[in-house]
Amino acid sequence: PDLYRPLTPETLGDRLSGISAVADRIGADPSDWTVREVGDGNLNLVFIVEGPKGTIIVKQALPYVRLVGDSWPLPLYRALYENHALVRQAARDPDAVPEVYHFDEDQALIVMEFLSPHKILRRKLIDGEKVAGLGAFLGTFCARTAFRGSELSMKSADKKADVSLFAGNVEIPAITEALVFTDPYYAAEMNHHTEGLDPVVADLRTNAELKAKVQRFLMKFASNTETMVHGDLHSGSIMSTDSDSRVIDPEFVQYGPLGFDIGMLTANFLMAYFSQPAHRSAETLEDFQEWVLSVIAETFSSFEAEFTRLWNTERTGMLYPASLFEDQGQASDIACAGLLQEIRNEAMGYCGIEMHRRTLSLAHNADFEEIEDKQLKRRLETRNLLMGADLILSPESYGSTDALVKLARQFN
Ligand code: SR1
Ligand code: MG
Repeated sequence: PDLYRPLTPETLGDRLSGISAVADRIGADPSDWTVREVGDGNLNLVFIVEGPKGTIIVKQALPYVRLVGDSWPLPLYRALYENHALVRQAARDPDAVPEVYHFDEDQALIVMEFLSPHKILRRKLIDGEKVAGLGAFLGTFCARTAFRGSELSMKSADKKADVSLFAGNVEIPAITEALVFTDPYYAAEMNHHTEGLDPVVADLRTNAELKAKVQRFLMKFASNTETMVHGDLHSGSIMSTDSDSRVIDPEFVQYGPLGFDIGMLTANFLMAYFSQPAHRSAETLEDFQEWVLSVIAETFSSFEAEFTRLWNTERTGMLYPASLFEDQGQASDIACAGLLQEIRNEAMGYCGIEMHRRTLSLAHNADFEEIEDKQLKRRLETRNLLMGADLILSPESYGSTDALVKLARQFN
């Protein structure tokens, strides 16, 4: 194999010259290319490479967690799974993810479409920029990837082979199992939280019922292989213009529960909602917060509409076969509605857990981290933590948009 080397702007030209998929997009001569490293995520190198014919993104895995350093090694093979995920997502929801132009397994490197003028959605939410059609796009993406990656759609043998393929990606789920589901609930070494939150944190960490529920959600996350999940669907994994959005960065892909992605996503909209008082003036605050809540509502209604449409038109897997359900009309509808309610309930649990980990564990988010006034930050994070606890303790109480939105308004 070609020995792995982390790229630099200086070495990237040599590495990618002669690759026709690259030359076709940006031109063949590396001396005409401009290379910038722009990665600001927790794990990888990301380069924007501009040539006379166009621009591409080059993403390369590092053999350690970038956020922490080489004291935390991380296998390069994760890039292989990210590539597999991008290919599957593109097939299941065309145009929802960047196109892959080239994959180099030895170099853990993916060359893909440069999205422009898209910006990271988290930045747009902090800056108060609305995105038309956002909830419809995300709800549809979650429904298509959930449904088409499951045995509702896939042949059982294909699904089992895929579960077995992705089971090789052990270190990445282990990060989520620790940072998301475990660390927030005890004094883990890498945890940190805002000064003054100690009493709220102590309440959460001594709440046996809450911790028992979280452990149950962890068990489902780790052992329930219903569908291929994105695995890290937050507002930093979405790029948008004012009217177009794409999902990026599926390196936390694994087989997991049907409600995982939409639950994590909802948490990130709720954190955008709760952090707004620090980012908006009084004149625009309410309007923008209400828009964020409307995106959550639109995400769920689009998810349910698309999932139901696929249920009625694409049920080609072994589950709920037409032979048992089609001639019974009503039975099919009951089964679909029941499954959607289960997905929604479990999504609320994952949502609450994600709200906790982004304020208590290692990897926080800019929505709160960019708040300079520490008193205000503590107040807003407290709302987020308390609502998260309610969702975990009683997810079935928030299985409707009205109930969820009402709860968010109560804590605001
Ligand atoms: C050590 S990685 C920390 C976080 O970054 C990724 O974006 C995931 O959210 C992960 O939990
Ligand atoms: Mg990421």
